[in-house]
Amino acid sequence: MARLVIVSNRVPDVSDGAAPRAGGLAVGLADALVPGSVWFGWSGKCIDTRSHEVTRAEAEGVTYATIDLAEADHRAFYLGFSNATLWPLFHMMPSFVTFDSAEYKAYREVNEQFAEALMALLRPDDLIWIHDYQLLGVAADLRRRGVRNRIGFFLHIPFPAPALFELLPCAEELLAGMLAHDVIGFHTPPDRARFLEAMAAHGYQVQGDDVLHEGRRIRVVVTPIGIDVEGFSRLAGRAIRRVEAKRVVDSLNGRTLMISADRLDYTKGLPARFDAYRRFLGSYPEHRRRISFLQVAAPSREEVEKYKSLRDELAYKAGAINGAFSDFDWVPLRYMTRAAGRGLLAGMFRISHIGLVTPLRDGMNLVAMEYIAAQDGADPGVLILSRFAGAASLLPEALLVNPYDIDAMAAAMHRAMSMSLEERQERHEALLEHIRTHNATAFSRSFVAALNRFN
Ligand code: GDG
Repeated sequence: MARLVIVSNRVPDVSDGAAPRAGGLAVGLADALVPGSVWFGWSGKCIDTRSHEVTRAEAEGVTYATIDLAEADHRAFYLGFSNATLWPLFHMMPSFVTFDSAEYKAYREVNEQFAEALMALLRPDDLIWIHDYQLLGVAADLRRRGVRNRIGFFLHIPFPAPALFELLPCAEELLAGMLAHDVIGFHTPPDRARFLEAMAAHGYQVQGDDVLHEGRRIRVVVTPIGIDVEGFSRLAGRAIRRVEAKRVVDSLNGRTLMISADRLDYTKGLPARFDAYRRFLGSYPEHRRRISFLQVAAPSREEVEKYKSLRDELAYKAGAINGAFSDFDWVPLRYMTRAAGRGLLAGMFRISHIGLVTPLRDGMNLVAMEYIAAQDGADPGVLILSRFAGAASLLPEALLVNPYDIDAMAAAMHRAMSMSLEERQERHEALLEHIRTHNATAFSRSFVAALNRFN
């Protein structure tokens, strides 16, 4: 079997000899990361000048190879073009986009730096699997260096509507670079369709789900990411026996808990969610004092300006909700701007009667899946999910909402508070079935199979 080389912007830190921390991509790739595989990317460290020096660490037979980034590149490539241009644009939020040609230049150069450092690691029959929007150009840079291996690419965020993609001055160069891959994967059929539409609009030949280019066939596949359902369910089961979870339950005094957990990111729709909660408390007074909403917001990309202003906006809205509705012995909103431990988070999902996942736009959204996996099937909670998360296409039995529609979100909260046990169980059973079918193993196996089948 060919060796798998994973390439992503960040690589799990195994420097202390520990297994990688369970999180999104590490879980999604667990099945593919058999001993002998390599995972290459940025160490998370910044240094003064650009360097191709690769540091290697090993955990459970997998080699984790990393490079450091120059401080200036981190600012321009990562905070700049990746996260202030591509991230908002691909999430179809053009008013958040800034474009700076110097930042784009740094993006191209860091992609080159990745390709150059990879050259020292690659063997002729390796399968290369590149991840996400930060590294759209690496495959083309590898091809220019003579690499003929099979190369796959998976986009974890949405692919935008072609009219928005066109806003990028470098649209053509990015698309042309993507044609250096053999297989390109998306979470959902609409993402693939938008990508193929953009390709066709640029004059490339699209045939079914493939792009034909210079005698080559590029397969465009839909392989949604998933989670380790049983693993997360066990984690939640163990966590509710822990003292921290018991303290949360005690603090509720019999009230219903509604939970959200996101990176503090403007795509996740927190301000509208807070507005909807406020509308819910105002329009459905029978639920006041009977509910507590816990928002866990893990800080993210704090150096990017839009993330700072989001934080201020949310602090203001949270204060306003608690100011308007709190009682001497009840606080309606608990708002935390720090990450919770993974185990405790799983436990809190389990004791929450409502899981509120309302991004304005999301590639997939793993929190929705984790919330389902954490439930007790005998008395499951209700998932309220944005129609604009990729997960909605897999999870139709959730209460699907338009995250821009404040009244509809408030009504969904009311409905979730009032839903019968029978309906909750029926919905949960169907949802559980979907996340078992589309789990982490299915994700990596189907993508690697597509890459292997390629000829
Ligand atoms: C990108 C795409 C796509 C959240 N808060 C805490 C915490 N989390 C964990 C969740 C979950 C992960 O972070 C977030 O994953 P998401 O999928 O929800 O979102 P992104 O980070 O934006 O991921 C997304 C994903 O890639 C995979 O392809 O689904 O659409 O945007 O696992 O549980 N974890 C801990 N404390 C927190 O406070 N420990």
